Amino acid sequence: MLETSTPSLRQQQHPLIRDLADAIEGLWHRHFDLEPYHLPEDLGYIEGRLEGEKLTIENRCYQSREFRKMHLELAKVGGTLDILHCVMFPRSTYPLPMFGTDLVGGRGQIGAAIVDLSPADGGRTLPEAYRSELGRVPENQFSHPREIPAWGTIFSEFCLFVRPANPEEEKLFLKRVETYLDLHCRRAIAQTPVSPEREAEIIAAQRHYCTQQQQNDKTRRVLERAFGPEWADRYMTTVLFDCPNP
Ligand code: BLA
Repeated sequence: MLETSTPSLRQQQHPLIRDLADAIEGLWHRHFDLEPYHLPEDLGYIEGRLEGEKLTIENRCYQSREFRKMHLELAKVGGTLDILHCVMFPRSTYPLPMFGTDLVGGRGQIGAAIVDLSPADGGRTLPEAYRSELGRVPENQFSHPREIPAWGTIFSEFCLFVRPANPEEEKLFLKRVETYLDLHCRRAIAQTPVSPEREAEIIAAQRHYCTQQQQNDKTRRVLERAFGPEWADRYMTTVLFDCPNP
């Protein structure tokens, strides 16, 4: 049996984070036969202190036929920082992109909202089926687009990175994530596994994705200030962006 009760942290977070977390889990349950994925050494629920404020991390993690790990994380730093982090890692026999989304907000305002389906099958671009479907998604105008950092070379041309300026833009962002995720779930279900020769390519591409994400100093700094550099590094390399082994 899977744990399906709504955790308390969700109720305390920015409404966009709460709604996005519900939407992600809803789509996962609708599309897949989910099995639990066990995180290392009880890193499921964590509490630390960051400059006198409590840092709470709540993880939900599943797997399916198509995905080695489907990770949804909610984090809260006192009253100052609300975070949603989600990554879906395809199994090494599935030539699928990496779905990733991150919301970072504080004091009632989401400052960073990013979503992407990033190429991770050895090619530089997304599979044609994804490109044609994503190309038909209407491009909403967001008033505050943000610049992708230097390590973000892994993201596709469909990556959306903004600061949603008002509740309308928050809704548009939520809709966009749902569109990307629904498309991805449908494609994943229809995907047939590749031959073992192609697995090495897929593993290498996923490792590259993780290595780049591990260079996000903003994430690292939050974790380091609450738990110290060693813990932060272990968390980033084993929970957030663990590289698949050949
Ligand atoms: C930005 N991520 C950030 C920021 C913080 C975190 C504090 C800066 C916010 C801002 O610039 O406004 C913190 N994010 C966290 C923490 C966790 C987290 C502590 O997930 C987890 C415990 N990050 C991801 C994924 C993507 C991602 C999956 O985890 C993309 C698919 C992207 N986050 C991302 C990007 C930035 C960011 C691109 C902006 C970095 C920058 O501008 O330098």
